[in-house]
Amino acid sequence: MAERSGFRPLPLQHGEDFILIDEIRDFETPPAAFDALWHQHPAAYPKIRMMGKTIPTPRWQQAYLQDYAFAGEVSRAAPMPPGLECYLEWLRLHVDRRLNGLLLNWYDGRHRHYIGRHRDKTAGLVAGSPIATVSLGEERTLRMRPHHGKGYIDFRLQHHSVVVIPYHINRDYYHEVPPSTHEGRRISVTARVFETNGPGESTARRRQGLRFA
Ligand SMILES: O=C(O)CCC(=O)C(=O)O
Repeated sequence: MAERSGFRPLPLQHGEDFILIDEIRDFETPPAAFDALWHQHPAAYPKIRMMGKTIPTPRWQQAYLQDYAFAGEVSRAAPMPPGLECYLEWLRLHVDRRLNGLLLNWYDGRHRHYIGRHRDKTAGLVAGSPIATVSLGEERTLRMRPHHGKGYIDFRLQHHSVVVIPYHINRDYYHEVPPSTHEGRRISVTARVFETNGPGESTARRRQGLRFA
């Protein structure tokens, strides 16, 4: 974590478990910039594999800069559109300079979009690296549930909130963004540290036949 960060630890269920939260104050996302990003969402819902079935995701999703393997499918990376650099740069400066791939999720409250409970796949990610997300638009809930255990803890994510899920917390907890009763729009911009091609490429990724630009 970069030294000048203003991240606050938010405790989970066990004394030593935290996620970290901060807020971007260095710049704004004006409504026109949010709209421009909103209109970058793919026309179709990507397909994922769940319990042996191929189903559309209940939100729009797109990877940028690095392919991302998720729920049995691969989101093929698109070139990063204008308007995303500022978030990646902020995260690189305040969280981890190695962050090199983005995944956007677009949640439209009118369609009750959500992401179900999951732990991020770590094949292709640098071991020990954080997962950092900027929230834009409507306030939504991030729900964390222990992988082994009961109950959950909710955190409110506002416009420009930044959440960091450390690597071991992603191993030990599920996370999800449940459906909302509000009709607003939210975009999450998640950055991860991907291994790049070469000696560091993980066996798991080679096994999956994934290639990264
Ligand atoms: O939208 C969010 O804040 C969470 C996104 C997420 O969990 C994911 O992309 O794996």
